[in-house]
Amino acid sequence: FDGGPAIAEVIKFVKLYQLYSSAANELFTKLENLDSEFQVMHDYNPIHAIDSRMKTPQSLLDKLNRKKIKVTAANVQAKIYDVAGLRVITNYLNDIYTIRDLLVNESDIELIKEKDYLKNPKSSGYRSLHLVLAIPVFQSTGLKKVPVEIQIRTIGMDMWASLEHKLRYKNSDDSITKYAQKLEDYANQLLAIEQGMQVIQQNL
Ligand code: 0O2
Repeated sequence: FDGGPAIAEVIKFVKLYQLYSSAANELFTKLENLDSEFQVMHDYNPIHAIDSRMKTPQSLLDKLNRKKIKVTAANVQAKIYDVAGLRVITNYLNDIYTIRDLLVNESDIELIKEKDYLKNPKSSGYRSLHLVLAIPVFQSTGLKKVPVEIQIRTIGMDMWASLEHKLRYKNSDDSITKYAQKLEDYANQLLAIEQGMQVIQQNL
């Protein structure tokens, strides 16, 4: 049936989400394989947990509006890199770069973009390493390279980010602003604890 241009655009979005979801699955499997190899082959595993999510349509719309980008599937494909997102939670600070190097050195993965919020934390106190990787996906029409965003951070950084995200999401800008300094202080305290734990681990 002829649904017109609007339906045609919706179909493009559905196809895009299918492709990005396949890319997230590919990367998730790579990480799961690394995780199980570390468990069997090494006496230490840097990976604490792995999580995967597809950006919700609402969050995608908000981002397009924030960046003043017209809502089309073509624009999403060209300009939005976090439709498919993975998060790796590591045990220690150094593990973040171990995981980064393992992924970036994989021959079929290409690094598109890197933002190091460990070296340059956000003013909120947020710390995390963000990578955008091009992941090859096999489709009936051939191989496609699809961007997937991966956030790599420690248990402490993840604890802070999930709670702070919920606090900010559930409360108005004004009411959360008065706690901004406290939240940044807590992020710094968690970092100090994780640096201390890392020293103990290295000395054992
Ligand atoms: P979601 O999908 O609900 O997690 P870019 O993607 O690079 O074009 P953007 O969006 O400004 O531009 O990228 P940025 O700030 O590097 O990364 C955005 C994501 O990082 C956010 O996703 C959060 O997951 C996380 N993040 C960034 N800053 C903070 C912060 O201060 N606190 C917390 N808790 N998380 C942060 P979204 O946008 O929430 O979408």
